[in-house]
Amino acid sequence: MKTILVTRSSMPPMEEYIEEVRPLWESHWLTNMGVEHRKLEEGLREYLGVSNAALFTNGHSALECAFEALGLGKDGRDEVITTPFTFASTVHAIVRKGLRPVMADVRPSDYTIDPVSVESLVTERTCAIVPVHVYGNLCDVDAIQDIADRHGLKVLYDAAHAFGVRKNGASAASFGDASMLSFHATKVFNTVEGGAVCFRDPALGSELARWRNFGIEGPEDVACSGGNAKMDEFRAAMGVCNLRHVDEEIAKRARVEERYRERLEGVPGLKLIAPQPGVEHNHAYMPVFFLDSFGATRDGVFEALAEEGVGARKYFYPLVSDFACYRGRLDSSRTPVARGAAARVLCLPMYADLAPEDVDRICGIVLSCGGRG
Ligand code: T4K
Repeated sequence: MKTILVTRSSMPPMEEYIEEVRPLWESHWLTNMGVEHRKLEEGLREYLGVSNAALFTNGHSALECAFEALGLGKDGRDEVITTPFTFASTVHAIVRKGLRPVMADVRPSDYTIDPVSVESLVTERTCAIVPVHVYGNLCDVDAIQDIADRHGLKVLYDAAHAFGVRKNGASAASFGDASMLSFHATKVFNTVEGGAVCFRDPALGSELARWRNFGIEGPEDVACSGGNAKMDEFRAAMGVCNLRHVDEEIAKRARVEERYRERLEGVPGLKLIAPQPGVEHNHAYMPVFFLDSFGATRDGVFEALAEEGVGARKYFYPLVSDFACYRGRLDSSRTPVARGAAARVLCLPMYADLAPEDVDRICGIVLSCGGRG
């Protein structure tokens, strides 16, 4: 039985990577913002079409440093509005920075944060909104910016899923005050582990640089109690190589999604998220929602796939607000759309080299669960 996992890391040809890292054996400069680090930062700015970008050791650290660099909580306002339909990282970062997460619901159309819900949760203690471009689907960035402007709030996007996504030509990483990208091995673009913050105000650059490097200002000067969130040269080199191939990777993913849609779209009881108008997608995930009318539950399909060696994943179940560490502190009863999505979603395998016949096999298993094989 052939095992197919939910994703498979993209890697450049081995020789290309070896050539990229070969000079490191001469320079012995392995980390602390070296040649590869600068090359990747520059390459990303160009690829993403943003003026400012800073690399980090992973997306989570990038998010935490962005909270610090934006000075959130400093003026006594400590509430941050986000959604529970996300990876644990989003809410953990808020909590770990001494801020209070407030859970808004998501929209049924694409499961991104619902601006109406956000607006209803703004209080005089709110300092920021942290929307998530879940599965690479863009939030309603205009409505969110409008709320932020009217109430004097910062907007920090969790764009972990949205590398390469564009709306009418504008990069997903260009919205709000700042956007965090994840370059984890499982992402459309990876540096093994890694991440970045893209930001609007260039002044944020020096703040981010301090927070990622122990607060160091100069050889004898430390300005703040920063941590260590620097990306090393080997990971940056992986990024430099992967960036050369990322357009091709996204194009291949588009073909995989097309195949899934040909097989699953319009099947009674299955819901696929409709493509957003004007958005160039990155095809990061293949979420399918199982409605009651399908004839099998999400968990039933999950088990059937697992029995056939197919590792689908329930991104994102349970809701972050239902995790043991937040039970009793965060309330999921006020986010019914998110709760429904978490109960019904299954992300099917998605990666550039997933063969069409494997997509057909996966779809065959799914459909047979609903008696439609
Ligand atoms: N915000 C959001 C919305 C996020 O989704 C994430 C990360 C973050 C913030 C934080 O960004 P980072 O700090 O991670 O940069 C994975 C990833 O670990 C995590 O990065 C990601 N979100 C989350 C959605 O998924 P798991 O526990 O599902 O990963 P794992 O190890 O089960 O891997 C899934 C599949 O990927 C495997 O079955 C096979 C494949 N794989 C995995 C690894 C580790 C590979 O092909 N190569 C690999 O090296 O969390």
